[in-house]
Amino acid sequence: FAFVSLTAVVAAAEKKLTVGFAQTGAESAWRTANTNSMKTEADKRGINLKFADGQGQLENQIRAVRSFVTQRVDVIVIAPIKTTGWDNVLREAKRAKIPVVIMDRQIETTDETLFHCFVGSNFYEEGQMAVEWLAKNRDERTKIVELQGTPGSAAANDRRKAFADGLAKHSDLKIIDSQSGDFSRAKGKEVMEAFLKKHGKAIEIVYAHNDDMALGAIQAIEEAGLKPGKDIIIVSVDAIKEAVQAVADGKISVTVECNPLFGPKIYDTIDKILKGEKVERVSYNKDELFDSTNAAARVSTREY
Ligand code: GYE
Repeated sequence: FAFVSLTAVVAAAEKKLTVGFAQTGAESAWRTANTNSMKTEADKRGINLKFADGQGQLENQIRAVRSFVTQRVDVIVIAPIKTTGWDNVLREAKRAKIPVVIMDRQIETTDETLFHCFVGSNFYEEGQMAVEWLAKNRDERTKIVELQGTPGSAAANDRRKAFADGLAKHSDLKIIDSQSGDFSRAKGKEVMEAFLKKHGKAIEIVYAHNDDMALGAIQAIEEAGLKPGKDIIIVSVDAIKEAVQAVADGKISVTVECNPLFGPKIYDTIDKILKGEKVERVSYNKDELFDSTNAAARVSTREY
């Protein structure tokens, strides 16, 4: 009997923290880095991470969260593909008393008590940094095409809105076309090919909501016999290593950083929540910007 109870005691002491993480998918290099950060940090801390890949479909993510509730995980982390559609499943989590951390992309909800807090980047600020850089550093060029991220995602919504708000102060700058490339390289290339076919040399500037689409656009521009960075200015977001290299090479003019490596911050936040400590309702990561003034010196130190 003594043996049995000792085993039970040891098992209880060793009960690992279980976190359910509903990731959007694997649409970009940013996303892969973010997933890696969440997984390696969980391993380091001995956390049992249940990882669900939404494969870009909101229904998959909602189903995953529902199953985390049924499995009674300790905490649920969601990187929401879209801003809306979350209320019902979040109510289920609340009823089961499972705290929810929204990460990376914000949501819109009618009931702010349905999640504990948000950790991620300020996408509106990123869009502002992009448009302000453009307004300051451009030459006489004014005609912009926009490659939008996933429709309905906070990242696309806010980067789009901030850029448009900024353009309103510079009436000569104009978006002549705008379409979603779904944050992926292949779709970014496809959309850019269509833009080039439709507008030809009228395109002077590309604003891509992420680097993968910018890198896809570069392929399309080069295949059309044009020089990215010279014939067409490219402005982008994320600052993945490959894009910072493209800035150093003169193909991308600027990429605004969006840091995906915040697994440690997520688990620190979870620790505090479980200890009953107060956490910030909205906590933004710090982001910077890479252009010709700093890209070459910094590219080797980029971690993603
Ligand atoms: O910019 C993009 C990714 O939500 C910040 O999603 C994220 C965005 C990121 O696929 O590359």
